[in-house]
Amino acid sequence: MSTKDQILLYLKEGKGDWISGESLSNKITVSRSAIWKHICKLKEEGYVIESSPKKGYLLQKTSHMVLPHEIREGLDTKVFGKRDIVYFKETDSTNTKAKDLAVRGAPEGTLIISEKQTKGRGRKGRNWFSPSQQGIYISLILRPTIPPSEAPKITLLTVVAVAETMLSLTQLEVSIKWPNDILVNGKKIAGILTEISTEMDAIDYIVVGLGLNVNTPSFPDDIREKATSIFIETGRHFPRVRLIREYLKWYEKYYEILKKIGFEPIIKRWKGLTNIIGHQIIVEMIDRKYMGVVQGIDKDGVLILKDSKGTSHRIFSGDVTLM
Ligand code: BT5
Repeated sequence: MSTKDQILLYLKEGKGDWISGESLSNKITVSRSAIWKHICKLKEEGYVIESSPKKGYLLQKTSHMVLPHEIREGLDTKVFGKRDIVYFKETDSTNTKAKDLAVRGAPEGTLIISEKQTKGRGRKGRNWFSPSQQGIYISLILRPTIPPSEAPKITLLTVVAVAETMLSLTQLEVSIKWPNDILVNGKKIAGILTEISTEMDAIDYIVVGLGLNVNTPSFPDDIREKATSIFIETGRHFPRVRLIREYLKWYEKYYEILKKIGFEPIIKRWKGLTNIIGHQIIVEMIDRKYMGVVQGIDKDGVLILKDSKGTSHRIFSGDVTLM
């Protein structure tokens, strides 16, 4: 454990009591000036630490940033969050960074996380609004042994894991809009970007990016009407670290189910969380557009739509508008 982490541990163990610089320096066997330097770094990381020449140091508030060691604290997963967590204060896009790492061999479970994205991406080159320290912007690297045609399963699994996370930690009523949106009160609170790289007939890696609006107080004009955040819906700020931990827990649970039992239990849960089945929708793809009634999703996570002529269509991905 680094000196800085040791200092933090002692401050946390102090539980609201002052710890003198001398006692810290004795416990960790570094000079008092070194302690001071690390305290400054911890403050930069968002910890609120009071210092007094007589009394020493007091941790008043833990950091509001999504720091890897905070995410790991009390995290009882086996893989997700236990492998490398690559942290940025700012980056272009966590999905882009994840793909770079995956190409260089990063293992399944590697997590990329940023406080802010300057080029946060949605599907089809669209933009994802990613203001600093307000939302969650994370990407997971997966290496599932499923054929590429079954990749839609991963998006569905992710959407279910996000919905479970929100249901267990917030009082909000969430619903799923196929394929990659989580809605609250009809507005988008989270989106998922799944990117896949294949080699021959196998998946080399999948990067699943999650953007979740947590403490975002407002949105730019172009999305104001259709976007929301946990803060807007509840009037309360929510600790992002807790949400990330919960998400990793649910992710691992459903990923294990997929590997050991199969996709069926996930579809079942998905069906309970969506309001799209039986609905008349328009689905727009790059080169086509269909209107019809949603019959459900098939065993691979593909949407089944019946048009007015009674013809069924299998839709892998698209933009859905509820009629
Ligand atoms: C998505 O695309 O919903 C996928 C979003 C994935 C974002 C994560 S953040 C971490 C990781 N790294 C990345 O670079 N991306 C992923 P799509 O279905 O195409 O929706 C994009 C549309 O949602 C935009 O065109 C806007 O209309 C709207 N939008 C943009 N930012 C939003 C936000 N913060 N909240 C709600 N809606 C937003």
